Amino acid sequence: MATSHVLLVIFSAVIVVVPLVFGEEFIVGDEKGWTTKFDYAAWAKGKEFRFSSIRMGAHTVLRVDGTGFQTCVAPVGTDALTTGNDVITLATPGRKWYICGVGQHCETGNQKLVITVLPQLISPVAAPPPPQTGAPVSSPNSAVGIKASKYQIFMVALPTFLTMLLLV
Ligand SMILES: [Cu+2]
Repeated sequence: MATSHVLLVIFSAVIVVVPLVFGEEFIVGDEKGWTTKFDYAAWAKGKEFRFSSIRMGAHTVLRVDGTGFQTCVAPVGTDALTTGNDVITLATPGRKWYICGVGQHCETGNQKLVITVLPQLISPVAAPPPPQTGAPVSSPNSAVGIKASKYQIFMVALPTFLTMLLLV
């Protein structure tokens, strides 16, 4: 019947759209968490960070640029995430660098993470990864955040709209 067909369309749309909107939450370091003497490069390898968030464990988290990542030094005034259970939403594509701000954990414990956030699946331009060295890191940008949420609303609204067209 037509009704069951429509329900199937809605159901399929939800299955496709929900992961796009909410993404996946990665627990950094998995069961080891955010700690020293862990290979975060190996952990990040092969993971697709797209519309995702990452959950950091104990210690602190400082968002830095490529230079800060290499030198384990965060610019003065960098806000540390200190709750021990911080979730970072990866709203914009590109390279993201995080280091631990406790003691010498970054320098001697190699407690640092670099990931590449992939662009959105449906994008008019396939954005190349930004240059790594020397380039200023895009700081948390509210305009970009708003753009992302509008996109997400659109992704929810689109299948609803298409379904309504089918119903008419
Ligand atoms: Cu630490």
